Amino acid sequence: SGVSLISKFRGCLAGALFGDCFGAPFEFEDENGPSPVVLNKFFAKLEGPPFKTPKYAYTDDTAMTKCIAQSFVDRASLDERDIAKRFVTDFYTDTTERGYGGHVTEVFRKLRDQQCADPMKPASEQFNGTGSYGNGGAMRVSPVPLFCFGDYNRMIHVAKRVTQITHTHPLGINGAILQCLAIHQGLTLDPRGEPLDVQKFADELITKMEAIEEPDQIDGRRPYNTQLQLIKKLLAKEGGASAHQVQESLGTSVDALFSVPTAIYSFLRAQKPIPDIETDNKFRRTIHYAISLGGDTDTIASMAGAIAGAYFGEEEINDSYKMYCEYVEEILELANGLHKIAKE
Ligand code: F2R
Ligand code: MG
Ligand code: MG
Repeated sequence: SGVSLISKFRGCLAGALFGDCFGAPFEFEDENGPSPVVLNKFFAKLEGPPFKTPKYAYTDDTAMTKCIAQSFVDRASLDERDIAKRFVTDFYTDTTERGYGGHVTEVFRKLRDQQCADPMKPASEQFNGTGSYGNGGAMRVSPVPLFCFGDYNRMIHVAKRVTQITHTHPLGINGAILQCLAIHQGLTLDPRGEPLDVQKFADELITKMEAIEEPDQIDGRRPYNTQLQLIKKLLAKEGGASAHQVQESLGTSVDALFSVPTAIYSFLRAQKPIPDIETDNKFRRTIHYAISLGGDTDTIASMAGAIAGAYFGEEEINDSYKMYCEYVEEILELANGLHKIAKE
């Protein structure tokens, strides 16, 4: 039989945490991404004999993920005000610098001033009322497909509402929904049978997003549909697409449109060996590849790690990673809590 659902839940949240912690040291460090030598050494060390080191810190990606997961576990329902309060409390009380987005802190300030009475209002005022299209909604959406497992329509609704606490631009919202759908597909597929059909995985996302993404009023195009079609083309390239092609087309920025599809592509590309990545482990290959692309490495690796963890389950993740990141036990406990309330 396949991987258990509890293993997939734990793999998903642990995958998001490890992608964040291991990607963070490289975020916007080098225009082309870290060198293959540096990254292979980085992961080989983590997987080699135990060594003493300060734990890798998580960033805003995990800070916000844990607020959402804890709210679901404590309240067993969607409570936007409670989630907003947790975001604000965490932001103002955490003494570690978590590297939040450039403008989202303005939302926290306004939420604090109005005591989260109207939790969606400050986000709607961002960028002259257009809302943020950053990837801050997508990077923290992983608890949603776990909490809403078994209820597809509710999952879409919850992903949208949780995102709108900080991001109201359609590209920000739809990026979070797409990431949620990719995790959900990972949760429902069995990694132990036939190799993953990566074109089919992308096709299913295209079909689902067609029901969600409105065409642009001027040119009639659907931006995420365009990116998903591009993923299919890049995957079909003989010998694999180059890093440069991926960086230039899918992107590696903090925009949801130019990072969520890149995370999905990283997961799909990592189903087969990748030149310069010295491992047979597909979870490691996923986050290693995501980081190798450079740019928003913590977030792209975190989103890719959440999808890979949801698909493969906890058992594909090297156990030694647990020694080197903060908040591992806690995130696994949150995954257990979400599993208890999930409807199978
Ligand atoms: N902030 C970081 N890392 C430092 C990034 C520096 C980099 N050189 C750069 O900004 O390009 N990491 C964390 O932030 C990302 C998540 O951000 P989030 O939560 O979406 O924040 P925010 O402030 O809402 O949006 C981020 C930036 O996107 C641009 N932007 C968004 N909507 C816009 C709009 N409607 N019009 C114009 N610009 C918009 C702004 O530059 C925002 O500052 C993750 O990477 C996380 O790890
Ligand atoms: Mg971050
Ligand atoms: Mg980031």
